[in-house]
Amino acid sequence: MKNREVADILYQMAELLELKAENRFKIIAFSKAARAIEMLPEDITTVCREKRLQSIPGVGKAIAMKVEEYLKTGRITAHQELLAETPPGLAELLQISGLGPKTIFLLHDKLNVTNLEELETAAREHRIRRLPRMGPTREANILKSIQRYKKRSTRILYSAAEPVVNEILSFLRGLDGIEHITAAGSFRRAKETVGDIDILATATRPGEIVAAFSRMPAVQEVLVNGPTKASVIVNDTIQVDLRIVEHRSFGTVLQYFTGSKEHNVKLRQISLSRGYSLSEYSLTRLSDGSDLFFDREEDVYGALGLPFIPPELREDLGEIEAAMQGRLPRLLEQKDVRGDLHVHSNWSDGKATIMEMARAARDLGYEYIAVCDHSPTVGIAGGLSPERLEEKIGAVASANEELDGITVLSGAEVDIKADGRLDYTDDLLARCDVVVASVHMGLQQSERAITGRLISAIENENVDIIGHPTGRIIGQREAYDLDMTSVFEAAARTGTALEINSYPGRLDLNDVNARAAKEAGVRMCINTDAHDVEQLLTMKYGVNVARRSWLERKDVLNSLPHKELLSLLKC
Ligand code: DGT
Ligand code: CA
Ligand code: CA
Ligand code: ZN
Repeated sequence: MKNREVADILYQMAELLELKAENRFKIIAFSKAARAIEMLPEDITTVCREKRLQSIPGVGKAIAMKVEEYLKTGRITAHQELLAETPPGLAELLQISGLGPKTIFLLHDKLNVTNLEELETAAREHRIRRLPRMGPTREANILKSIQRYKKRSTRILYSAAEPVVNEILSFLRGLDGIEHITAAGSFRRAKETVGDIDILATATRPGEIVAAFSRMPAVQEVLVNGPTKASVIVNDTIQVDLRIVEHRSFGTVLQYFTGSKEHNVKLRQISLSRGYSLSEYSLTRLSDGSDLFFDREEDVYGALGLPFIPPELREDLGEIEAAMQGRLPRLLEQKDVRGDLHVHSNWSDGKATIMEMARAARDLGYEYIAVCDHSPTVGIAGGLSPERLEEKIGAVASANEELDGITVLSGAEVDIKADGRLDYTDDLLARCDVVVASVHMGLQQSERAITGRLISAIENENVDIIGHPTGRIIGQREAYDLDMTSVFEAAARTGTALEINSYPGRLDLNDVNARAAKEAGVRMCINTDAHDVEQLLTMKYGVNVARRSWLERKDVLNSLPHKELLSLLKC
């Protein structure tokens, strides 16, 4: 459906018009039409084909013609003209908090500001304070917002948001009058990165809670401060939104603010088709306008005839259809994980001994752990020579004699060299219980070359798992070029598992790829790649990815009991 695209381009036209201080009514007309199309429960293309565009509330003749033009040609002439008339740096200023189109127009009109740099100079030279309705305080605030905008890393890692969420939730739980409280938004959906943190609560005296929230010691800046809602900045760049809502609406509000937007749009369409209009406050029966309130989220889904949909699935990627047909997956849970098949010890670049890693794993309730140190080519990581690996296999055997309640598997993380060969001989690899093969060097090779390297490793009769299969590092390094379909086909054919590396900056494979892998019949393995005892705890981030990938217990190698695992490992 093109509804979203059409709405977005109309929203953008409204903003561009506003930057030009165009006629108010025209601006409102565009944003109203955009909103109506965003909410439209049917496909805009169909509506257009059947010449019913003007029956959409807020869509008149002029906008209908533009929508039709977009659907036919993929562009709107008037939009292109607006873009051409707007200095390219001006639209960016809309992203600076506290700067609306009106102010930007004023700055452009009076000070000839056309981009971020010119805005900053104008503020530093105190030219902004002299403008009508501005003054020194606004000028200083604009400077602060510019600094923050420049520093902002657009999205933060889930693992960086997590301690902030925990700290704020425990702070708020300690206040008098708090009832329900929970994180919503992308954090609740466990996305690998989070734009801002959304927190919802119910409370007897909302004003006091919001005020206490805005005054938390960690707060560096207050962006919005209302009677039931506040937005603040902590840790320099992290925005946290708190909303206090009515108790009777908590279920619908939580559903709404958990998102995703796409999931919500689809759910509203389903509601309409069942005779309801769903909003963040209530479910309204269309026949008589009566409101149904839900303080529990599962009851919202229930009223629509749906089972509870786990937040991790709410991306409009088939979960609503699956829910309607009763075929939602029974998602993997952290407690299903029975071991970690890729950790390092101080035999290579890890910090802890084999015994320390094993005991820590046992404390986590694991049945097994595979200590997979690096191979010689990865010299900087203290890769083990063949002789040292043989010694280590002996050390693992003695560790097992000493240990109760957990089995240490001897393993290797063998480098897949630039020419596709492995860094140990097959004979030596055959003596390891678990072999993880990964690419560490030659990441710039062509798609054909890297795909070939991975496939030859996958086809090796000793390789059990491909480690961090795409090499991406979130926000730092793109995945190398890889023909995923061929990799999945080879992994499925040979029974080689692909890793979900839990290291918070890797999460590789990601949710999209891991789901495609599962659908191609590949088994996944969630590993921490821990280099010390604490890092064993990062398993939960990999479990998040697995859940977002629709994985069930049976899809995950290291949720199998020890015996079944051994029967699946190549040897
Ligand atoms: P983020 O913060 O970019 O990682 O992503 P979210 O999903 O947390 O998005 P955010 O913080 O903008 O809004 C939280 C939720 O509120 C979002 O997932 C769905 C809901 N929401 C926000 N704006 C809209 C909207 O315009 N339409 C709909 N249907 N839902 C919205
Ligand atoms: Ca958010
Ligand atoms: Ca938000
Ligand atoms: Zn490793």
